[in-house]
Amino acid sequence: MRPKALITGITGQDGSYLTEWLLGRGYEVHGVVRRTSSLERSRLSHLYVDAAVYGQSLHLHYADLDDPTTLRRVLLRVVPDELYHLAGQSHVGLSFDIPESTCEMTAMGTLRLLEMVRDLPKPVRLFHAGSSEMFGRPAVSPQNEDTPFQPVSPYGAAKVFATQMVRIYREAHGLYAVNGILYNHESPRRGENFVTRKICRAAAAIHEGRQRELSLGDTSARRDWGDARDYVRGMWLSLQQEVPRDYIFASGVLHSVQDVVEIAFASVGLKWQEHVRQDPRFLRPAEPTNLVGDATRANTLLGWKPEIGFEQLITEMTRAELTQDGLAA
Ligand code: F7E
Repeated sequence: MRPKALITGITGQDGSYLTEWLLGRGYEVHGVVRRTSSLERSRLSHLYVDAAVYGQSLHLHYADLDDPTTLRRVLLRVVPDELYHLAGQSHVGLSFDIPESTCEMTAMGTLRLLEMVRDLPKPVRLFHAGSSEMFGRPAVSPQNEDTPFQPVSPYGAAKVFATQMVRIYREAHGLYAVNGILYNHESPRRGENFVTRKICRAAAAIHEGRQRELSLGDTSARRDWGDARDYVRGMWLSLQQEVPRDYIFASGVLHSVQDVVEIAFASVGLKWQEHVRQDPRFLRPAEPTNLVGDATRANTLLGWKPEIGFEQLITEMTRAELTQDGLAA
């Protein structure tokens, strides 16, 4: 019997790459999609239209984190071996504008899922996507799995709640449950309102004469950026271990938004100074600092290390925009 995985957030960047990774390993993959998700243009459309895949090894189910009855029904029908919980409102800036729905989805949604998992007749291995944003303004750099959380955004606080609940359910109820503490990870499939994709898209559009300028918030902000394809491999590896633990997934290197701008614009032969301007609308009420991860545990126990470097990633993301089809890469 081939292993079965269920993914919440399957239509997102990570969900789509994880689906491909699991299908490549012979899994039967099931995904939870929201009623509003448009499958036509989703990151899964290349699989959705493939009759040899969709309905055979890939199955999608309508449900939502705020619809526990339906979600429970899906869990009971699918009976997965592994459950990857990736869904949630993931834009940090937006979480200042819509804190209640962010917490409802990310914090309470995870708790609801844990309650369902606890009641399942057959145990399932659960992966929860935590975030470096939970560290906020940490006292130590780089951060590891023992660094205390000090979130500075509603999104970060919601992720702290969810992550701690996963730990509580693991310890109190004996669930096989893992938190991946994921630092920023990007790809040509990244959502368009995250800064790397926004910059790469704009550089390509300006190069092709479709856009004139790019407005950004704080370009001095620094992040630990990796490649989403490396991170989904880490998610899978973390569920293949005998003992469930939390893992940091990070590149260990800090870059600024300005670095992204310079690489992206240079890769299409443009002078960024002629096109980039600051717009206070994109500044956030609070910014985390020094978010850089120490992935020693993942490296030692899982043999995980990132394979795709920052410059290669930003260059690839910019080139993918020139083809007018970010999903092709
Ligand atoms: O911002 C600055 C912005 O929105 C990165 C999510 O996946 O990673 C992601 O959250 C930085 C911030 O990602 C613009 O202020 C400047 O300092 O790409 P971002 P994020 O907020 O770090 C973590 C780990 C997650 O868990 C999240 O789900 O770039 N920045 N100018 C800008 N950011 C945006 N979006 N747009 C700008 O114009």
